[in-house]
Amino acid sequence: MMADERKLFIKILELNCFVTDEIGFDELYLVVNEEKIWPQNQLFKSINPGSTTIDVKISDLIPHIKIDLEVWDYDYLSSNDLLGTVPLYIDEPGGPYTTDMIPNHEETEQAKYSIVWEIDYMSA
Ligand SMILES: [Ca+2]
Repeated sequence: MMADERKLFIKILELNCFVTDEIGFDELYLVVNEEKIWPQNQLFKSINPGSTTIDVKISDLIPHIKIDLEVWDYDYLSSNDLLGTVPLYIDEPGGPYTTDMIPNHEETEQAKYSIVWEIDYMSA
């Protein structure tokens, strides 16, 4: 098998919050391909400005694709809000990279987040 056909995984390392959408805390969770990937075993994690360790792997990726990682805010009384999307371009092993969230201006005026992540080959 040629090197460029090998499957890859990405690891989401950190979530950085610069500005929350709500006053105080956002109730955050992360979604890829309509599946919640973080936090596991709870609906959301309360996030305020600062850095949060994530440590989630997304496996079996083929090179030269883009994954849209969605940043959601859980709401108790209304529907949850898609705060924005972090486009992750999968090409070859590297990182850690820091990628800013592209805000969804229909839902948030101010939320500012970034994701720290890296790419590596799946082990044979
Ligand atoms: Ca909320």
